[in-house]
Amino acid sequence: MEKNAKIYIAGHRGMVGSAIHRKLRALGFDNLLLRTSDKLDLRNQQAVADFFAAEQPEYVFLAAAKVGGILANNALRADFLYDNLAIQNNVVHQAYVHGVKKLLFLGSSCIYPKLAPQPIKEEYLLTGLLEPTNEPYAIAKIAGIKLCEAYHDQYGCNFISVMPTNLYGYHDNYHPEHSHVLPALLLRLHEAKAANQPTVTVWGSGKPMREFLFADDLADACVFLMGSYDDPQLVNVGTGEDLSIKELAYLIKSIVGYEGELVFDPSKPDGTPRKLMDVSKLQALGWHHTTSLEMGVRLVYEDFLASCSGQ
Ligand code: GFB
Repeated sequence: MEKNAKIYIAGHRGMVGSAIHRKLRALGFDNLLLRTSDKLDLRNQQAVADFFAAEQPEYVFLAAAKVGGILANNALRADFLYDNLAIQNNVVHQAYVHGVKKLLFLGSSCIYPKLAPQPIKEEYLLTGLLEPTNEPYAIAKIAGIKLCEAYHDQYGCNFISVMPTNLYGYHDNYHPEHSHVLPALLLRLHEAKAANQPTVTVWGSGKPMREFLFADDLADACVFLMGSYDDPQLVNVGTGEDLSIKELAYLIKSIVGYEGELVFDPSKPDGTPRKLMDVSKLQALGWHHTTSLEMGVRLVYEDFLASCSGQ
């Protein structure tokens, strides 16, 4: 991408989009096209068509999506399917209509079969049944991957798909029910420490294994792939390392400095037992993550404390 290229970041206020925004600004890209959802509803076909016709972006990072943790995915099944299909259909199609030079579509590790062999290679897509709690979201993201592939095959569009593992970072969602595990536990343990609560509840058995990537590392990988990867076959992005939810809970407990006990609640779903990405394809291309989980959680907690105290 040329430094003055017109680059549209769809979803620039979200955790991933804001990290891509920071990364591009830091690299000196200054012709960035941004729209908040109240100015441009990406589910609205005509609004997206009018926006592309007026602005003619050259590159698109498609980081806009309806996302959430295991309960949100399960409870808001229609919204997760409809909103994500609508957003990606509109943006990908208009990128084709208006001759966008390159588009990067962001998916998720939940596109892979629930019981995929570990670590998960890109070619395991569509080889088995999905995790039921997030099937609607996964189906939408699989459709997005196939849409990018199809526009490449039929029209020669340079549309690529990137599959990040579980993410955390700045501007995460701290909703008590709908957030992902890492921000949920950070908030719960922080509040329990402040209130001197003797116990904190962690959902599920604590046994599921998860891999976590700092969103700023993902943004770095996205900019790297935008500059160097032109194949419609998807690419996993992760660290290649995972830990149990129990280990994660104890790590956050120590960073927050909470001294009470953790109690596991088996009435809440565990979800997929393990989803560790095989990142050998990305590493062979020359990219590696730089932020360890402990460092990333410390950075996020510092940011959380700063925003709590209004700094
Ligand atoms: O982060 P999470 O909601 O995402 O849950 P998934 C991960 C694991 O942490 C599950 C457990 O086993 C949860 O039961 N967990 C423990 C908690 N305490 C909590 C808590 O307080 N909140 C939450 N949310 N979980 C999502 C998918 O699955 O991952 C999405 O539903 C997407 O589609 C996303 O792919 C990355 O990894 O289970």
